[in-house]
Amino acid sequence: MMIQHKNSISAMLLAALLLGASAVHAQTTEPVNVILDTDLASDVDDAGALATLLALEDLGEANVLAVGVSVLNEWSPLCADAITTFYGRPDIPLGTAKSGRDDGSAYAQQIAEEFPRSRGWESADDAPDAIDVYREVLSQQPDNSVTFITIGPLTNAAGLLQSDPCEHSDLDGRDLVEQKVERWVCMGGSFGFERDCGRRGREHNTSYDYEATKYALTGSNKWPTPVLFSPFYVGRWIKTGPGLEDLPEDNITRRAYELYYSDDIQPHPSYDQCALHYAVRGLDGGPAEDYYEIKGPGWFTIFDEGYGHEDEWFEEGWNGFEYDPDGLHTYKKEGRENYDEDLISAEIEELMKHNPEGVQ
Ligand SMILES: [Ca+2]
Repeated sequence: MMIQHKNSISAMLLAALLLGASAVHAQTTEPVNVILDTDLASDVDDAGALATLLALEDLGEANVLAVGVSVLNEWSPLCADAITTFYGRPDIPLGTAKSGRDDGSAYAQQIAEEFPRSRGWESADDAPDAIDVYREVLSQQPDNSVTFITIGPLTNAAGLLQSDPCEHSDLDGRDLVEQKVERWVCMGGSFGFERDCGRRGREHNTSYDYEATKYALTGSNKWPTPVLFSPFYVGRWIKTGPGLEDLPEDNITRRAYELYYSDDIQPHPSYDQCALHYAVRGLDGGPAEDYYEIKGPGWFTIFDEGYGHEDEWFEEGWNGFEYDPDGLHTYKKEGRENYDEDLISAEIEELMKHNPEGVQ
């Protein structure tokens, strides 16, 4: 316990130093314009990531253009409404996927029912299609200015690429993305680090809606601007959550984590926060730039044949990576000199605990 306590204090000091460094960064660079696409349902790290993004916006480091839900859970859009309302941003355009699956949620319904909401929606059916929301928001942005971040399945990313011209833009989805989106940061993929799998791996977000993944990342009409992958095995060891118990009991992010655990909050993998944190603080010379090593360029690749073992066989969902100097895809991995799991965990958890003025 003594050692843990000491580590926690040094982590807090490191986080304070980093927050200071980030404040300097925020003063000298423009905020990152973000569209966040999230499966705010099955895992609770999406709730942590949304809180992190709203904190980064409050600190002047991000500008949240829109948030979309990428699964069909009937409570997730209402949960997103409650979270953005809690953090004082009831005006953020919100949308939701109109196709896909619902795998349930340990927290979305309770959060939607326990906390005030602003959009007047009685069910997910009342929420607009995320594709329409993204098209409208993108059409209003300067060219090459948007960072698109996905922390769930690629259903909406593929849907955006496939979208037709509309009242907001004469461009089809792919041309609109090419004109407006500077890059896509994708929490997903696995790039050959799994035992016995050679240079292939299988990850939830890029295998969940496999047709969407194939379309968005490998087809002839694939995403036309750079894609940076934040693989699951990076965020897996960046643990956050227990520090939320320092906050008031009616803090919405604390509540989401408590509902997920049904008891004391356990150190939880920060897959989604890790991708988002790097997208905002790690690109363009940000203070987190050196936390990771960037591999590539090349291309995300897929395997159509099944793979696995006697006890566990998956027909589809496998991906790899092919190096190519002309490729648009890169992925980050741990391992540079400045990579420190405790330090990154502390920095992210401080952001999850951050509240705008006037919020508990
Ligand atoms: Ca997620």
